[in-house]
Amino acid sequence: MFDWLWNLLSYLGLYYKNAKILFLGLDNAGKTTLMHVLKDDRLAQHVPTQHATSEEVILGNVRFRAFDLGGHEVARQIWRNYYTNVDAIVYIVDANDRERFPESKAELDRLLADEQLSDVPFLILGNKIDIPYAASEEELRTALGLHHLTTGKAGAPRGMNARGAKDVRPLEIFMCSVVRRMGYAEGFRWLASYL
Ligand SMILES: Nc1nc2c(ncn2[C@@H]2O[C@H](COP(=O)(O)OP(=O)(O)OP(=O)(O)O)[C@@H](O)[C@H]2O)c(=O)[nH]1
Ligand SMILES: [Mg+2]
Repeated sequence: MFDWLWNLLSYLGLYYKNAKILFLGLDNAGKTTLMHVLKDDRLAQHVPTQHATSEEVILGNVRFRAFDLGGHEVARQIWRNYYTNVDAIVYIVDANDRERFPESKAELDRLLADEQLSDVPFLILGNKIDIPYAASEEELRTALGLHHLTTGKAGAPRGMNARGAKDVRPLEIFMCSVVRRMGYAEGFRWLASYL
């Protein structure tokens, strides 16, 4: 009697890849805003995140559990508690907050140097490009010191995953505006090719 249900579930089980993804970045970067736009297509004002939350989000053929961790200094100390079995990092930067680029770079460098994350793909989102004079992709790439680390926007060749990619960690910058719903979809499509 429940054959159809079984078929549906197994179809879904086969169809979706599951991934654990962390949304990281300084406070005020836009992590929670992005999470809610992805989750239920709702834009809202959020108070600074005090406690980590997680949501299941389906994008394309990836079902991912996204963890939104607070970005203020104290919250950053617990980021590492979430590194186990992580499949990807989405690192969000406020592209309009040039004063904090050095601080954002320092946190990103710490993540990139962490053993536990050594072959985890990184999607860097330069957010808030709806604001006039926000940094360009090139400016952000320079500010974050990523010229020699980005691996190209084409995504993984078919059949190749992050570990198969010649030991080079997939890392790329995509500029976006979460409030205008621009730019991040391309980034997630790129990321999904490595999951
Ligand atoms: N102009 C503009 N503002 C944005 C954009 N995305 C987020 N914001 C604003 O940036 C502020 C911070 O957004 P949050 O999503 O709360 O930031 P967060 O990264 O979760 O911050 P913490 O929880 O403190 O770590 C809010 O006022 C958002 O409305 C964007 O694309 N453009
Ligand atoms: Mg938040």
